[in-house]
Amino acid sequence: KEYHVAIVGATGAVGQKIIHLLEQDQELQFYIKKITLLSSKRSAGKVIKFKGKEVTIQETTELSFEGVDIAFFSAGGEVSKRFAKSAVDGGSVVIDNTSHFRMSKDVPLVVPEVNAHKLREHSGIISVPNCSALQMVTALNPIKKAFGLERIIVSTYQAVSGSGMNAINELMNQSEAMLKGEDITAEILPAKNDKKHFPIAFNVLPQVDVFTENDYTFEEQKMINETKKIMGMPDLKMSATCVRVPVVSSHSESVYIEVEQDVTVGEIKKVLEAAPGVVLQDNPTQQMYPTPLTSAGKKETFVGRIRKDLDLPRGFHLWIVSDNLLKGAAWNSVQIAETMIKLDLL
Ligand code: A2P
Ligand code: 11C
Repeated sequence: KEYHVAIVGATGAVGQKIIHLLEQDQELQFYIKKITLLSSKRSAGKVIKFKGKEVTIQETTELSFEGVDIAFFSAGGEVSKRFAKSAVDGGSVVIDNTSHFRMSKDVPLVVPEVNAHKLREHSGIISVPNCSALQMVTALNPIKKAFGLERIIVSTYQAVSGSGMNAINELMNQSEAMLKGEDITAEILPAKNDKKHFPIAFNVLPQVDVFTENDYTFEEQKMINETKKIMGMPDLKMSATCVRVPVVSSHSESVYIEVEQDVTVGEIKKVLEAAPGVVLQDNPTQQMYPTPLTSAGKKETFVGRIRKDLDLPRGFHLWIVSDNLLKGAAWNSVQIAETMIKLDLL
């Protein structure tokens, strides 16, 4: 079968990666007969080449989804709120990268390596988790399955691309201005919708997204809620601190876990070596560990620096890095589409 695919947010940081994956990936498991590229009014009329053919970007409306089999949404929660239902009513399956539907009971929140079976319960919309939660559960779920998991404490080092194209430009422009000794302006980070903005160039900001009532940020709260939902562990003990760093691509995470069984670092490494979508890069004698630069552009989740806690016998520390726009968004979305086609769920 051949599929008509639509991308809402085709000009955005994630949309561009989805287009690239659909166009370039030699291993893509399905054939695209038509692609519809959607944006806001601002970019409508622009032309993008897809597989050698020119495709004109159109403004997203309720009528954009006629005949569309798969609609990828990455244009922010408000846009998903406004148009996802029209897409589903028109017969599309929506794969949504925003946080809008993630915690709804009837919406599967899926990382194919972890809970592909949840796709069978879909009623038109499937949510892609927040990138920070996504890469973490990809690495931790195999450990949970093998040894049980009691607690997670995570600190993130998040790339600016998580905040979109404008944030990438902000980091670039501020860096250039700093090096030239010019004044710098901050308009986007740490959070577009917040009152104040601070420079990200040569800086680190302990705020990703806006604050919630309990003084955790939305990003932290999303990581916690989504991790529990994906792993099916409502009682998991978990806390998070999310931090923005001046990196363009790939989120890094320092993760502390407590497992249920007595286990060695070697046993954890063995499990990760065999885990789908995970690459172990852990050899201190060779200074081998994942970094954002070495992980950017790759689809896997990389894990290194695995150590036993010095005090707690079932405590371990890990360093987890993955490209936030690929596994964290675009690649996980395309994987969901492939899995649904394989399971005959479209
Ligand atoms: P546009 O190019 O027209 O602004 P990013 O995450 O990199 O900031 O990108 C956001 C994406 O969402 C862009 O493709 C942007 O299109 C799209 N977008 C923003 N607002 C809307 C809207 N109201 N309707 C449809 N797409 C939107
Ligand atoms: C960031 N993780 O790095 C965010 C971006 O819930 O989909 C993704 C926000 C989300 O800013």
